[in-house]
Amino acid sequence: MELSEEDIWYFRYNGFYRLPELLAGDLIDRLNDVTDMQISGLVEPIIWESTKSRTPTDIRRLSKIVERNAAYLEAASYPIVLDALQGILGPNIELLTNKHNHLMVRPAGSFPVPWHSGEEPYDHLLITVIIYLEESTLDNGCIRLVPGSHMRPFNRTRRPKQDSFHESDLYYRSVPMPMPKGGVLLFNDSCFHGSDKNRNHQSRRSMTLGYQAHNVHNVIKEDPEKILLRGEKTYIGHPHPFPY
Ligand SMILES: O=C(O)CCC(=O)C(=O)O
Repeated sequence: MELSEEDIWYFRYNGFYRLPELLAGDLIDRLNDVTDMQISGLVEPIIWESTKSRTPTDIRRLSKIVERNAAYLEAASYPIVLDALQGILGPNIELLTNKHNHLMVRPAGSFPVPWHSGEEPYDHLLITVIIYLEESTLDNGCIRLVPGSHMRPFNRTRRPKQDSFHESDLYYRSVPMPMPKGGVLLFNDSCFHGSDKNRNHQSRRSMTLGYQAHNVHNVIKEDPEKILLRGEKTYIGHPHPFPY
């Protein structure tokens, strides 16, 4: 479903939006099956929870997921995801394969994701989409976002030093985002966010993806790290001579 003007206003000022619809259950099942195989096969590239042990229950994150299996690209291109993105990015939408493009496994006991904002809060709009393969709750360390932090008019380091997830002003300013299995969360990647320890006995899987409008002026338009998922590559910049 396309975003209404009110949805777009909500996203613009708060920096996040939860889709009211879910991805189809059979696609989520396939994604979980594929993910089971990636985990049991210890398929690299992997980010580990600890440096000590290398078993499937130590996998914190699977990187480069789009390259692993077509099901991940199918989820990234799912119509409800692109319809929502179109309301914010316009018709020409690219998936970035060198930003995010990972699956958080968050095994039982998984350590917090420290507070950070993915991008500096200036011009370019990079939208993070998280697709939940398992339910995300307060108990298993759901993501927390600081609403409106993408519009901060002051400088602040994107990755503040922190001794504890809870002892941060960002924690007190944040709101938790519990999400259902199959749910989709969009947020402005300049928003501060982090997620708590997984206190549950099971994993909490979600895919993290980054999208941009093809039209943003970042010059390299035929970049192999970008996959056009909807629309056209129409950007022309300021060519010389200018075609009147
Ligand atoms: O969902 C989480 O645990 C954190 C997500 C996140 O910040 C990321 O994937 O970059």
